Amino acid sequence: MKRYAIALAVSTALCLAAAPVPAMAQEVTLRVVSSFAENTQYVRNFDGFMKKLNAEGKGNVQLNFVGGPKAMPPFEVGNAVRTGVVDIGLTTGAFYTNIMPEADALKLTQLPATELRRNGGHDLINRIWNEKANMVYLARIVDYTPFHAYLTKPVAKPDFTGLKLRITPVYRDFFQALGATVVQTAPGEVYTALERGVVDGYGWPIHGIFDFNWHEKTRHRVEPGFYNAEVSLVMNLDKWKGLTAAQRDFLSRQVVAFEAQNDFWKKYNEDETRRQQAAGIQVISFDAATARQFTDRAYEVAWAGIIKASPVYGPQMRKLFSR
Ligand code: 173
Repeated sequence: MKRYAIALAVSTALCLAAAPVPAMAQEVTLRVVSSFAENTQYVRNFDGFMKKLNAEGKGNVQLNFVGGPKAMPPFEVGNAVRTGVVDIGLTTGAFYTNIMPEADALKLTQLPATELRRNGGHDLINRIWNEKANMVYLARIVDYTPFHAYLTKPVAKPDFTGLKLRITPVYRDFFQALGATVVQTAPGEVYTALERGVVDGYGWPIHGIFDFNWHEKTRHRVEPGFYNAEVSLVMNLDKWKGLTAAQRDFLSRQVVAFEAQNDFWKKYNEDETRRQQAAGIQVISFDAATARQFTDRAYEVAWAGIIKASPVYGPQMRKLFSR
């Protein structure tokens, strides 16, 4: 009997040693794809975030960066997150308007993401993203950043008649309202389009053009800028629901901390503006009243488009996103 009891105790101990520790069994690895290339500042910042998260999330949550536009075409990332082909997307709303028109409204926020968390804007975004895109809106990772029109030919006034400009949904209605002909391309196709003279310019944020070498083909930047460039982390809703409460809590804290670092862009944008000047890119500016009309027009046409496509959520977004 005694020998049997010892044998049982030993074999039980062995079984326990062999069995996985419960916390380890729960570790989940989330696959991330980016609509932007690995050498962009978006992915460089994300990389720092991922390293910190992976260090602090051992046995709990880990991120695995699958790749950028070479791994998946940038305009397909939203759908891949919606369907769960990947777990998390580093992308922008303009790249998944094929899922819902509301996605493009994130460029119209005049309050920083941290304030939208306080005024209900973030909750509204999540309600819409859950319902229409099967996504959780985790965090905004680019803020405080205007878009601009970059040109190879000068204009004397805010009139783009006769120009063919590269766009995404961000700029479509506005550039067309200013008389431009537009052609949509992924960022990866802009250089060749400029080189071949297929386009006379493009829309893009104040930062980032050097990452693509577009400065080589760019002569002018139109001032003022308009809207607020948005890049965010979005997650498949089912995957989110499948996490434990502790994992959701951990991930939420991590992304909120990441979002709280968006002041980064203020200095980065100043540096990039100086770098454009040093590269010989000339600023085209208007008198104060014309400049004001230019930005007012940008918001007017964009909100008109959003509200037409989304008559219920559009006005709610406008109320919470505007100053
Ligand atoms: O111009 C674009 O490709 C675009 O829509 C965008 C949006 C956010 C950040 C950078 C680019």
